[in-house]
Amino acid sequence: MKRCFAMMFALGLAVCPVLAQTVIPKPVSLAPMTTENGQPAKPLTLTWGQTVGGDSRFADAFQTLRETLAPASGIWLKVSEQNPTFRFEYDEKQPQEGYALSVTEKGAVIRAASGAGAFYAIQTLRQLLPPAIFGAAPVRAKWEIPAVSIQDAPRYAWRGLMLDPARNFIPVEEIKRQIDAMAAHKLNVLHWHLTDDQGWRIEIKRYPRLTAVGGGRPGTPRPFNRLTLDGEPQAPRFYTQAQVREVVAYAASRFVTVVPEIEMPGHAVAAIRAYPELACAQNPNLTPNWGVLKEIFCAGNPKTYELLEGVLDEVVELFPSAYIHTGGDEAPKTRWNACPKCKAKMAELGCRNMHELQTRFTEHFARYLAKKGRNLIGWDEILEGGLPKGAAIMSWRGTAGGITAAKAGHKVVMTPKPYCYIDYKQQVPNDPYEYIPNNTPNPIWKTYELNPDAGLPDNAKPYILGLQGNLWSEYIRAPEDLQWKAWPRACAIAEIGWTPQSGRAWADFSRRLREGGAERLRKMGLHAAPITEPPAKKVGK
Ligand code: TNX
Repeated sequence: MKRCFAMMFALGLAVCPVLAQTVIPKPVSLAPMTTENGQPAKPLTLTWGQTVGGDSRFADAFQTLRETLAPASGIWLKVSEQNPTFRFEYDEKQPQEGYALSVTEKGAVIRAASGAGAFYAIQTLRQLLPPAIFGAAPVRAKWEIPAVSIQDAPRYAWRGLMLDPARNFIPVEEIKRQIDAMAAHKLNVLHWHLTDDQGWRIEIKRYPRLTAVGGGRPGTPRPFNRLTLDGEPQAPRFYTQAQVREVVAYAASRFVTVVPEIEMPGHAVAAIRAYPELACAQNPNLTPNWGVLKEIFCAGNPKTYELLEGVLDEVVELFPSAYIHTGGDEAPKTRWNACPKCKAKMAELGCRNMHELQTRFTEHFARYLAKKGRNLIGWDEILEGGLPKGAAIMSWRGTAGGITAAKAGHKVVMTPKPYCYIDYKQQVPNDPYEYIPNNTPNPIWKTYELNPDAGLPDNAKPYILGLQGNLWSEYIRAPEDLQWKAWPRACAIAEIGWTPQSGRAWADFSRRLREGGAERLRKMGLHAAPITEPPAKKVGK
């Protein structure tokens, strides 16, 4: 105890129990409640007979809180208007997605102006309890919530995770598990990479061959850099439209928006296998190797536009997201340069080169989506031929593309690969899983170093929507492998997206992970990787 106080003194903190709090992402402000004579106030203990209630606009939150606490504690709160133990109040002064939470021995009061704010207050309450609360079956524990006062709201509106079922399929059940884990960490965008060279994973009623042919493949390239297939043909695997709706609704009830990605004009070999007439070349090479393939959609063939518009028609019906991702990365112009149709299109549009043609191609779909009330977002290559009008940028090759776009008044999501590529190695000792060879590792402490605003003038900062971790799946063939690579690195992404830059420090984040976060992930059933520390810095450096 003495040491504890000495340490608190050294850290300038007021009360011991707060040292133990392990909430991730760290709230904007969290203060311990004290009694009138300055003593730490007693915690709230969860027991049978307690109640939840308050403003009926938060009826969904009452239910969420009940369902959050019951599995591990065995305690079902009753809904009651009479002085409820957990009270939700409408407070229009609370920021978008923000909340205020105060806990005393007698009960908890949550103030929010939105369902999202109330939901995030519940996630914080859950993390203030012992990690065992994340378990799926009843256990005995001391269910105490420390007496605290919290005011909280996110730094960014887009706090994302990208999953890639195109390279290796991810079953719906695993997608839902990831949504649960995201929501628990206040991540709110699932970017679903539904199409790529190795697989088309979303049912499109008008073009059934996309999944019937493009959902399967003749084999998988292994190992990574050898351009040969493993000789094991895969039968089609894809999400039916009913499953897509189910996932979108599941995510929505956890305040996660699902943003679909339909890749164009590159990374489209699966679609071209289904409809070879959409390639520029007569005899396209349709081997689904990893990396950057030459075969891309022909930009001079009206059928390309017809098919992609038809696909987007169905996509916007399935996904209510404000943004629709249309890829745009790694689209080599080899085929376009040699294609009479593409050359004619380039001349018709007055483009000076094929990069400009890609910009016009992107603008076509940005206009198409705008007519349906949606915004296009694409990878940073889409700005190589000039920024496409109306497009938002996802900056992956670094932050430079994002900075250029933000300065020009385009919305940007930062996903720079030196921090946000969570498919890269993580420097965990004896890591049993495979990674793309030769990539510079992205251990969790490196991910945590990203500041999405860095290098931006103040007037461009508001254009940064947020950030996202990208989990590409060339090497991910089982849920445990996916979980290991995603977590705990996604905790770092969550904290960067939520907590003010000035409130973040690696040592404190790492402590919260070790003292609570890691155990919570385990209790959620995730096979998370261990935490790694940066190499010790020499004193004086
Ligand atoms: C680059 S990031 C890609 C993906 C790969 C990834 C592997 C991006 C927009 N394109 O197609 O899967 O690298 O890290």
